[in-house]
Amino acid sequence: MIPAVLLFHHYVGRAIGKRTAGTYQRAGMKIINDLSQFWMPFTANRQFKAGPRLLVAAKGNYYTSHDGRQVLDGTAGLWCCNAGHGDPRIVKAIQDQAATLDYAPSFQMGHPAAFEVASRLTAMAPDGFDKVFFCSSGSEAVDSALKIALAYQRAIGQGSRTRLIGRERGYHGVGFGGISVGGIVGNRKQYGTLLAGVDHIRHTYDPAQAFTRGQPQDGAELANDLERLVALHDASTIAALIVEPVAGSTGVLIPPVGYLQRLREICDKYGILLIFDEVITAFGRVGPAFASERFGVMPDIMTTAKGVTSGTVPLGAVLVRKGIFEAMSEGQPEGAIELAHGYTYSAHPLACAAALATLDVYRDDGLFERAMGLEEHFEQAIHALAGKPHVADIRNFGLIGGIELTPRPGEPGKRGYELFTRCYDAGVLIRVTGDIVALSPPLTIEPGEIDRIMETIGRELETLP
Ligand code: PXG
Ligand code: PLP
Repeated sequence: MIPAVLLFHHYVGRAIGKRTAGTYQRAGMKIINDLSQFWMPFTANRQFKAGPRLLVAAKGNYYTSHDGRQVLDGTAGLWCCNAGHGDPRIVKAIQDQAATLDYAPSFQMGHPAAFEVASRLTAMAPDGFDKVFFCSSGSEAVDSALKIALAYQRAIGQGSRTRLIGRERGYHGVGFGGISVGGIVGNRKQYGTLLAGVDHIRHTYDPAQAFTRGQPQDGAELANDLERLVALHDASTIAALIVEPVAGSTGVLIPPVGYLQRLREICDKYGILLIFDEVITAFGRVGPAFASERFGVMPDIMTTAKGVTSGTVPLGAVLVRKGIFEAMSEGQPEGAIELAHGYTYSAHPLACAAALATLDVYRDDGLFERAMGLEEHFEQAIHALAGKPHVADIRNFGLIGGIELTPRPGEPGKRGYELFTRCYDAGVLIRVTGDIVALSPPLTIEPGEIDRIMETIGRELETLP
């Protein structure tokens, strides 16, 4: 029998050679696979299909590629597989749940695991967070959080506060709310005017602080930019500010010391809700369960997804501090729905089972402590790349790392993309956003594997044009 991996290779090779729809026999089933029908997300589809990279299995810190190679996962999938891959405890929980209760509605109905995940999450969160709203992704979590913020302001008699504030270079997923408050122009420009009444504070990148280890010491005053927007629009029009505690997707920007504290103070002063988008930063990525704990700054609302199930089944969760739900429920008649919002898959049983098992693994294996323990080694290893060709800046915090390359003149993104494909061919999965490498290994990574990721990048940079 030909191993599945080789078969896959065969399909892909044939398909690419023929470039037409082909029908292949596999395990007695006809499958059609010329790769063209799947409109791939955030992908240069034509480029990918001319030289595809398929992953066919994963275990621990390694993927298996369609051509049968082991590829070290330097990115935890897309910042989500914090417990590594294929943990048998998580796999079994999902299998058992599928066999017991495949689906249950969450509108006017419930199932036990949903309530259990909600209480586990509030117990892990900083004091004061007492409600959890479920969805299936970070994008949905962001749109849910923005709606909760607007509904809350209205409920407390501040209905003129309809303006949402984001930050330049912010990433908040791809819903209309998320791209409106988001600050990445490439994700916005194809879609017209977006939500009305949104504005953005300035980003925190300062090239003068290049090669800082951890948080930059200078720059807390950048938070005062929020007061500029208050002066421009008036506080009475502003409902909420949303920021990533550590900006990930834009290419890893670490908040200066005191910056998030200052944002909190200004929000308090003007009655603006503070939302931390913790889709990447939660669940041990920077040490504790939530980045807010690491920074000692409590937002009013936190969005999460990704690591809550270690990427195994889609789940998003919005955590809300005490008083927000109550404002929408108090004084309402019996039977009134507090928030007219929800998804078919809010608190899906498989996702909840995956979350419970994942949270157990984080606790039983001490993975958050493990991440903290690896931070220094990770910092040393990534900063050892300073001085390699094209390296303009290196940034790190927790198990998040960014390596900013100088773009090739007139060809932005080309150098980054080539480094990505070279590292993949050399057996290491990295992520690039433009010409910035973003690293976020599973919390199960070994020190020697961190070294291998950095050595591979360093070696490829030596010969990269
Ligand atoms: N908020 C933040 C802060 C995120 O990082 C989302 C919301 C949206 O989550 P969903 O689950 O809808 O994708 C994200 C997602 C990358 C990359 O390579 C980052 C994300 C997703 C995919 C790729 O930087 N972040
Ligand atoms: N579109 C239609 C026609 C629907 O009926 C529904 C849900 O019932 C949706 C979209 C929303 O789907 P979801 O709840 O999965 O977000």
